Amino acid sequence: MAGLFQKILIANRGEIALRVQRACREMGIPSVAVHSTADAQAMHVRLADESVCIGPPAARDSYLNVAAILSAATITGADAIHPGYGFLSENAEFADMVEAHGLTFIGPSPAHIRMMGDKIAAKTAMASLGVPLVPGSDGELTSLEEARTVAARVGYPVLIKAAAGGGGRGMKVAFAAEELDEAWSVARAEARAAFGNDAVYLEKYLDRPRHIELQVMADAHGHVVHFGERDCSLQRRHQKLLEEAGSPAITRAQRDALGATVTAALARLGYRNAGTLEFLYQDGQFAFIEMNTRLQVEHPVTEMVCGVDLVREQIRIAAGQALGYGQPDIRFNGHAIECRITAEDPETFMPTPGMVSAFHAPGGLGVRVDSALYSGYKVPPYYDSMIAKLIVHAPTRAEAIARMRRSLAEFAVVGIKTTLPLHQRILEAPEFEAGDYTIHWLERFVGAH
Ligand code: MV4
Repeated sequence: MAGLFQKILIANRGEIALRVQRACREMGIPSVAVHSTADAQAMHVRLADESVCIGPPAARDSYLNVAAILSAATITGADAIHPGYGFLSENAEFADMVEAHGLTFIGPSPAHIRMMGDKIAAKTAMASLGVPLVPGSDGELTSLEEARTVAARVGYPVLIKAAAGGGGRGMKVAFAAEELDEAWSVARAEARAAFGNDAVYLEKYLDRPRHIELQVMADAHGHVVHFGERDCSLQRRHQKLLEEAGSPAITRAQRDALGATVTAALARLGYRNAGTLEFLYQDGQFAFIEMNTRLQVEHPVTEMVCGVDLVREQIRIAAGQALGYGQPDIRFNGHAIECRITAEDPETFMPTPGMVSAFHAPGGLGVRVDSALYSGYKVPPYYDSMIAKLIVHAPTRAEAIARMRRSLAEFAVVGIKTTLPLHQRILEAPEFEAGDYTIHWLERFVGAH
């Protein structure tokens, strides 16, 4: 395709490396796979146009090894790098170095990655642009006394959160004034130890929210659109197990209203490329908590409902192309559900790496499997345990549930334990079928079993 890249290096592994490789191939852009010594036989390497070994198994020595990745890009003649998710995808210093080497980082500007990495800066920016927040401190808390004053104003329980945290790391709850001193000290000490930054802020604790996120895409010419929401409330210990698009809890009018607020805000910020705004939703109200400046694991449910290739859009935008369509052109068709299948014991959640002696993926109308698994593949113990994403799409939520049930029944992974049986149980639960769940439902469901 004219005016795009000569060659794209994909700085990731597993299903997402394959996902990006597929977009490159359809766009006629050669791509380079990188891999650790543990991944020499991985599917993303076997299907690659070209591949480079970037180090030993430990991620810090390979998939997080900036010098090795930049060298691989240089020696193969790549002019752009797609980071996927995880690893270096939200590392502003990496994005800076990619650009300093004269390459294009396929993602937002380093400044926007940095801004959203600081949860206080992200909230301050969004608040100033009219995006609703959870009631709480106006930015960083400067003293325990200030924490007391704000907590008294918003009402207990409250959360003390680390500015450098996110994704559930660095949070302490105080149910009453007597607990605030402890929450303040522990949150700050943990934030200092974990992130080298003890800045904290305070929010009223919402006790039964849903986690609803909005997918956005912005080009370099000031156009911003959204691709609707995903409901990611089904999680255990901050690991999502199942996501849906759209959310069973919100209406079309709510989506349109939230989307209008968010796209206007991001246009004002000058944001570029893909992004996801995370909200807590409770009692009919959205409250922004964090923004992710990367492609997300669960992006396929959005792709199925909107009929868009989000990775292709990321690549086009990074090459300077305009979106070429507006919000009214984006249609929301039917319903999509994703199950994240992991190599874990479905009861204890202990990782189960090892040899997959046989692998059979489901198929048929409205079924998509994003996976780098194959029969005879040995799941290595060094990385994330997700081995497949099973995504289904159907005209209605009820039909999507029926399609997911039959697809889970067809799915065969032999040789290692997986979470397939747990997904089958979730799909049979009346609360799931009714769409009646909060972020706490799954933990009770797996605990009660
Ligand atoms: C909250 C909250 C309740 N009230 N903030 C956890 C991960 C991080 N992204 C934000 N998190 C939460 N923030 C307020 N003011 C509850 C959570 C939370 C959560 C949020 C989304 C998805 C799963 C979660 C599981 C536990 C707690």
